[in-house]
Amino acid sequence: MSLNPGERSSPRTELFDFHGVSMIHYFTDNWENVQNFQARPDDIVIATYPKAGTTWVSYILDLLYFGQTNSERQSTIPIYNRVPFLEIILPGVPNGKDQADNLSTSPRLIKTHFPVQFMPKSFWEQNCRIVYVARNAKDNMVSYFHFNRMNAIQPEAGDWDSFFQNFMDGKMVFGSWYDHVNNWWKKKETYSNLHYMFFEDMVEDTGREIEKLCSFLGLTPSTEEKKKVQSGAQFDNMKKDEMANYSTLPVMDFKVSPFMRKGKVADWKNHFTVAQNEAFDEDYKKKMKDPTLQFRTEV
Ligand code: PPS
Repeated sequence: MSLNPGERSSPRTELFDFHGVSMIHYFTDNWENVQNFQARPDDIVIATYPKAGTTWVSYILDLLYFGQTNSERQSTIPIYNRVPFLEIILPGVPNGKDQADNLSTSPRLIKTHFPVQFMPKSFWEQNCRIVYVARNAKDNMVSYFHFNRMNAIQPEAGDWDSFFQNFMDGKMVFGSWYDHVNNWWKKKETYSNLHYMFFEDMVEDTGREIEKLCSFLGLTPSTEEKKKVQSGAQFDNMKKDEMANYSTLPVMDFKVSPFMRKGKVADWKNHFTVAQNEAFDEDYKKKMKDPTLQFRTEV
């Protein structure tokens, strides 16, 4: 297929069932190689359901580790090359697994949207640090809807009503939001090198969340360094930064919707009808039984 949205000759991708999870082939075609990925003990994984704040946290970690020593890195290398997307394989560009293999940094920062059961076993064996970012389902759904509208490698978004239903049914790339956030949450019980954080907390107090990240990672930046990271990672700054805003990726059509769209909590209120909200809440109660996992839909 063409990677240029102006030449969309091929149809959009279709979802299929892959080991019980809805996927598209761009994230499964390299499965064997990805499963055999050799992690290093100091690798850091940023794991998320799509649209939960991956880029934001990737950007923060990249600044924390490399912002002081190598500012050219931030101004010349797109975030998707600084923090490769492990499972992606697209025609004509290096796949994520090879990119990760070839990273010269230490630590290596690696992005994945895999549900926990798809993680290559080497990450567990090497006891790698994993940062999981979760976002409330309503805003996550809205963000995902606009992403599918603008990204030529994703399935068609369809209209809002059908997307809404498909999200609740788990018919999304990388499967059910409900399974994803719950199963990663459960993993914390048996795997301690996992820092589970929330998009809403980041919006509420980015500085506090950076502190928590540093403590998890064993980093001790100066107050000045932390301030620099916090201001660099503000939405408006990232939105105008071509190395962070994905404007250099031709598969994304910013005329339809920008990647850095709103960056807010509670935008769902501009999309959900009253009836949809009621139906959603009813269904949510049935699926989200663990009282220890709580999301905020406003801050
Ligand atoms: S992806 O494609 O899965 O990697 O997308 P991801 O980066 O996980 O999520 C994109 C959403 O995160 C918002 N975002 C931010 N919000 C606030 N502050 C900062 N700095 C920031 N950076 C990214 C981005 O705008 C997307 O959310 P929506 O709601 O669509 O705006």
